[in-house]
Amino acid sequence: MNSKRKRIIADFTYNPVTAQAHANIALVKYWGKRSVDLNLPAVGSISLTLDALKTTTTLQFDDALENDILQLDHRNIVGEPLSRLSRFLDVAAETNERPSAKIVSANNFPTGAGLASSASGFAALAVAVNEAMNLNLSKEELSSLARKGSGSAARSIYGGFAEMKCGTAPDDDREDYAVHLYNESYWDLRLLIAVTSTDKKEIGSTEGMVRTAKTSPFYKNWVESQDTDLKEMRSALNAKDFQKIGELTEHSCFKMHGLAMSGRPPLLYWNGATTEMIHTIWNLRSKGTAAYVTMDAGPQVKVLCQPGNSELVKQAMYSVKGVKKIIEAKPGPGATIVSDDQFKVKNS
Ligand code: 2P0
Repeated sequence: MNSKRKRIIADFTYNPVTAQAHANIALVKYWGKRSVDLNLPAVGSISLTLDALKTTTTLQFDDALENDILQLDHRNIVGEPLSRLSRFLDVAAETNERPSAKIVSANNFPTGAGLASSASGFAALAVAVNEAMNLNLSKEELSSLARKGSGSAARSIYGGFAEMKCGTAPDDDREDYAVHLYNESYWDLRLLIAVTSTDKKEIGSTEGMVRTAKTSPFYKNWVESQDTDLKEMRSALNAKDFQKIGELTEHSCFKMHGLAMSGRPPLLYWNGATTEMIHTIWNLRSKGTAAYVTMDAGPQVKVLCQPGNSELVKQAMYSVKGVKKIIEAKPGPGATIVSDDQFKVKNS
């Protein structure tokens, strides 16, 4: 990205703007921040955007509104989630003296349960903001803006595979944006998501990351070893080496969860079905089916496999008690504006 900071001059449009973005799964995980205030990651990460997990957001600035309004999944939202979005709009506009906005957002999957709703949510909002404020941001600038809302959102700007880069200074965000690795047609893979709970998690990612950084004796090592994982994943993706990608994906996942568990008090995002699922997939793999697990800050288990094995893997996953449903995802597209003909939101 251009190292010169671009001065953002917002030029507000008052028509409704609708954007869509998809969640992503981190194959090499992000965990830890080098600045909480600026939301700067402590480590880079690599992800795959998922077609099945989608957020659609309509943003409309309106001088007649006294405050920002947020409707999420048909419910009016107040308190911290609304304040977080208001702060994001202030940051994007570089002023809090801006018109108030109405944001209507819907996820086609459970919100706040470890299915990366903040990734698709802030990626969609960044794209909508770019249009509604006429910011004319490049993809990398858009990614950087999305990151200010949520670290993982920076990656959902792109379809297919993306890598989040990360700088070193605690007060400089010029290197903190995702870049595109391969688009969604690069490789046909499947990510099968076992939903084992739709409850909201008790400890959010930000709080979890802060606790881990402060209290885990392994945190320094986590940060220092990330570059090796990123390098190996880049080269495995380039070679389309599925086994290597699967092994690295599991390694990064268990490293992250082991790290979180080693904090004080320990952080354990899993439930019984999560553990049962891990053993089920490992058992399947020992009998010759290439499938690999990964979990984020929640109890859902995501299983990476190739298309030819997805039915067999799904069958095994359904055998685990406590599985509420399985979502099958393929590599998905990047975040875009959708025209009103493609999507009509009830905006009243
Ligand atoms: C990731 N996760 O790389 C990691 C793996 C969860 C586990 O990024 O605080 O919502 O908003 O920057 O992006 C989830 O945390 O965190 C996350 P914030 P975010 O996908």
